[in-house]
Amino acid sequence: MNFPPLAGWRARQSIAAARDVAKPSIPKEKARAFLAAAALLIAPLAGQAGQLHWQHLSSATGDLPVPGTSTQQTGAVVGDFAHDGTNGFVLSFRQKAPALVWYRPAAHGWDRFVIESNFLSIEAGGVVFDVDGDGHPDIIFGGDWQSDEVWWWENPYPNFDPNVSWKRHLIKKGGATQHHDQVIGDFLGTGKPQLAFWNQGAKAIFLAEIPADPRPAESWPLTKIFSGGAGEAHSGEFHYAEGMAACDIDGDGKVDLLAGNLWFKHRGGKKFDPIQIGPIGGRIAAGKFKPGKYPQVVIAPGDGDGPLRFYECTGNPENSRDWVGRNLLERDMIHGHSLQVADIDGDGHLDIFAAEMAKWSEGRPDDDNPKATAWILFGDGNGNFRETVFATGVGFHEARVADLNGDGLPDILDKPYNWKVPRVDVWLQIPATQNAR
Ligand SMILES: [Ca+2]
Ligand SMILES: [Ca+2]
Ligand SMILES: [Ca+2]
Ligand SMILES: [Ca+2]
Repeated sequence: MNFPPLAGWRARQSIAAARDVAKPSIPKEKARAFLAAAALLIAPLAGQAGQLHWQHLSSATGDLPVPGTSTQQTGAVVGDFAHDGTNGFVLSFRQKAPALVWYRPAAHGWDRFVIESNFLSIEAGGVVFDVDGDGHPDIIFGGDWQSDEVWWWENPYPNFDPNVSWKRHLIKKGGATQHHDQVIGDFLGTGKPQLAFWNQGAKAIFLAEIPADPRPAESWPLTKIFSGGAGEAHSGEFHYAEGMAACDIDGDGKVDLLAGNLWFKHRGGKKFDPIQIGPIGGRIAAGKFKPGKYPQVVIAPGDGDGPLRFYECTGNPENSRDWVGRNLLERDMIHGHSLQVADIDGDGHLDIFAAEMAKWSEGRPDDDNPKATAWILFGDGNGNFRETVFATGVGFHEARVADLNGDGLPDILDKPYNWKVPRVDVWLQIPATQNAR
């Protein structure tokens, strides 16, 4: 195996080169076996200098099954649905059936299973959670502007059939349409997590409590906990608030809801106070990027243009003025619809993956943003970042950072929205060698 030597490579070059060099050197059918063997034989370099190497796999080159026939790929979520210790992933669609497909890990790569064979207009977002408490993760997604429904799909473990849909259950039906983003957390502090979801048609956030027996339930009890603006873009064709995350923002030991440009302080009962973190909302994530009592918050512009912002609390997290932000990139992101926080290089410090869409318009044949860029910002554990370019000219939408081949190293999943669709891409992180040859 001829991996590029580590020494002397700048991250920017090594990532680009790894995409070109590593791929032809590893036949795809041997890639997984090789990577598993490499993980055993070669001690990882523990992310030294963050110079990572990637093996790029794509349905465009036959490495993965083609997702389907829909040319509007909306969501991507990751989970160990088969309970075998290796994550698979589920992609959602609108415009054409099937509405959900599952990429199940297999010896040769992935097998494609249909989870929802029907047509549904599924919106971006989605969350993986064991709704019925049987030990196997289930899937939640909401409908887009054409739908007033939110659903969950029951994991049929161990009875998987590539052509048999999972049982679909209703969480919400009626009211306003569009449900772009959900998150699970025990925001009420009851000991049993709830589902929070945006309902853009109502300009509102709802909290849905999971019924004691969710399988026969035909809806979940809903409480509107917020309505109003949340830093949505005021120009362009997208005018809705979006983005959700869960993190204990004020360090009181209770998980808090984040959405748009806000975090929500639980005041007891079902009452929450929104607290503004910054002016612009979008994709939102939080984590401990530096020592201290409070986590920091990262916001990308989502379905709009704007800066990638890093916010830290300089005083009281319930005081908007105490949240101080700075731009992480030298330019605005253009439809920065992918934002992930994870320790990508394994050095113990959180990193940021942020990426742009290359295309979103349906009415033009060429790309809206042909120089779409994906970045990895490597954190140093003190709130500073080293910026690297992961890819350019690739359309990212709802990308996820997760270990997708079971070797413990985070990988990257991308399902473009309508760029070169139908298509799905995976970048597997190649273990670094201490003795680069
Ligand atoms: Ca389950
Ligand atoms: Ca809290
Ligand atoms: Ca790191
Ligand atoms: Ca991996």
